Amino acid sequence: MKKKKLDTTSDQGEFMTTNQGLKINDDTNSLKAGARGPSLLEDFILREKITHFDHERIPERIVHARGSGAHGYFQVYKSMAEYTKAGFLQDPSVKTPVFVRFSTVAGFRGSTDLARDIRGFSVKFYTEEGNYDLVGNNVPVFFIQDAIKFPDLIHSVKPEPDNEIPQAASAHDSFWDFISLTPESMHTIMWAMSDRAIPRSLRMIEGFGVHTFRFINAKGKSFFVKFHWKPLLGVHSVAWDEALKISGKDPDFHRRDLHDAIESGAFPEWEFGVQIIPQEDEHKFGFDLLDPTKLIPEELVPVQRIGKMVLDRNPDNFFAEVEQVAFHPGHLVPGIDFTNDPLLQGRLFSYTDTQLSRLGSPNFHEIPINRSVNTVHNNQRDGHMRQQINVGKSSYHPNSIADGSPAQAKIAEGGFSSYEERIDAHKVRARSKSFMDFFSQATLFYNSQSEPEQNHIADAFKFELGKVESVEIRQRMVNLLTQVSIPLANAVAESLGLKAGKPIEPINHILGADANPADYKPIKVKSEVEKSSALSMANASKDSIKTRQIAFLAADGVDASDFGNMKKALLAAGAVVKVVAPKNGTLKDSASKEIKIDMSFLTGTSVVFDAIYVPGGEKSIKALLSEPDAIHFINEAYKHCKAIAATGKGIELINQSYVGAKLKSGDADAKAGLLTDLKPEAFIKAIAQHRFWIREKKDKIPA
Ligand code: HDD
Repeated sequence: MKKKKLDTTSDQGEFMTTNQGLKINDDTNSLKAGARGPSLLEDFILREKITHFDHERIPERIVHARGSGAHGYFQVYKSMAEYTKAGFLQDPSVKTPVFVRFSTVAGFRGSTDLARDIRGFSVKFYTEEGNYDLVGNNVPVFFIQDAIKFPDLIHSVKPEPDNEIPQAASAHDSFWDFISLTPESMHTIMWAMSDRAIPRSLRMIEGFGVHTFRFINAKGKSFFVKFHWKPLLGVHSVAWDEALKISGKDPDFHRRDLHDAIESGAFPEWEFGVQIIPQEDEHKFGFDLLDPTKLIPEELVPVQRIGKMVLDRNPDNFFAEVEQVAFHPGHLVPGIDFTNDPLLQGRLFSYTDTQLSRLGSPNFHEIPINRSVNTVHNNQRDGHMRQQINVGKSSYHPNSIADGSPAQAKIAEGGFSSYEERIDAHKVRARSKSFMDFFSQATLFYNSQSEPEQNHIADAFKFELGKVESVEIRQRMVNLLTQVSIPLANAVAESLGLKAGKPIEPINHILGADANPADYKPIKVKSEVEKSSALSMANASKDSIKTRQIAFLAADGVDASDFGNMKKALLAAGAVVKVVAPKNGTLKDSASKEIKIDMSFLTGTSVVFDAIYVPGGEKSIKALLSEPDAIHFINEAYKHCKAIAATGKGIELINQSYVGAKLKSGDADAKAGLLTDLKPEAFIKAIAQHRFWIREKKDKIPA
């Protein structure tokens, strides 16, 4: 592979200079008329420094402003030549460099990572045939069916324009006003209200291209294709209460987690999946392949895992790389093409346009992170901040003075040609009637969830609509929910002090002024599958504790063998162990060995951990028992359904918390994931389960 290593500058051991290379003698004092006099306009060093500073910020992204990125590579498992001629999908020995940016949608650049939101999942493949961008999300469907509604959707979810409240949250009137009048959003809303919207880690999210795209092989034959990213660590989420607390305790939780994992050598990995649909099957399904509010259940078209992406390098400079990277669904390579999905079609305009205002110049492709690995040759010239120095007299085609260079490439030479789709239609401003099924896949999604997941969805609606002030909007939403699931609608209505009623006539709000609603009756399609196991995170792989964060609660006198044995076993299984103690510094175990403390109860918190262990040791437990924060740590970890283990005297700490009653209760569900006097293997198995949601069914714990 041509390695995508960007040129970097190190200031180590160098003299300080101005931007013109002049060595600076005094960077601490401005030039003045006398030591106590006014500063002089002549001070070009002061002016240059302040001017640059004044212009340091660029507009943040209209959406997806908050993000984190990493470098890596992609490798295909076997040649996909049967379906596509895309060069990077041919040869398993080729590693294609990638840069990935994950993001939340609604929040500003400095907003919390744990907002309830869709996550962006953008991949730039630096292929030998040019950059290919797959600009997707962590849910497979979208809120709207036509790009013309995108500004409305985003205006509704962003902070309200009069007072700019709330930040990075959909729980407010304008969002639910729009949604309650936009029934096509219901499928994606179910995903957004599910735990998918509060991931445990960016390394544990799925990715989807959302739209149906095309593969085209060397013979010109086309196939429809849906793209997937499947994380090898499984898909996992946190609890909503936990998300709220993480947002305060560590708003950079996801960014830190991604960065630290890569720094520690635990490289995040995803398998690249495709659902391939032969051209002839375009109309085989109960939904339209061009409708971005629909997914193709994996039971109907299995996902073939065709390659792997590994993220193995953190950016050197956040602004230069993560902030300046410019994605665009229209950055294609031969062998991949669009479909007529009207959401995708509108995106093809929006992304270049936004880069122009955000990065300020049509030369944004010359910023190192955006440069293709093959050299660029065309007749585009000049513009703000042009970097390339084109030689010669010709900047036009056709020409003779440069022998016709740069030349057009034949298809056989790698020249791109669009798929020759036959179109025979009237020019109309309309929605396809095949898009009029708004609820069947929302129901499919809901029905495919485990019981705890369904409860979380109901809780999310209760929270979000509870924050809505307009009773009318709340009522309209509850009524709309009856189309997805009556029990869900009733549960949400009950919490809001309402009764679910008849939904609005959904059609009226999505038609032009002159359209006849009678022509656009909603269709209710019977889903080809009743449940789809891939839609539930309960079925995620649970066989590894790699990179899981385990808190050891300890103080002076902690039992040396409990501590040492458990730590050794967890580290061997790939977990990360952190010692949380009443104060910072070091502690001495029962064998007088010094142990580094990672966090005190002041800076540490249960919500940033996956599991808790309390080793024995009389003195240590005595100290922890007099520490209310230690008791709270246990209660909170229990509330968030995490594995908790204690050995020897450590059990006393559990007994003194609310969890003690659960331990003694003999109720298997309440005790799930609580382990006392155990072998490390049992704890490892419990941590791998991620969460014991079953505990939520029992009486709640105050924490
Ligand atoms: Fe978009 C950014 C994903 C619909 C207009 N979008 C953006 C990013 C992601 C997506 C992941 C962040 C890229 C980055 O990390 O820099 N967007 C999607 C998906 C969509 C979608 C999966 C539907 C399936 N987007 C969509 C529509 C429009 C836009 C319909 C406009 C008509 N999106 C933009 C944008 C952004 C953007 C305004 C803001 C920053 C940027 O492009 O570079 O152009």
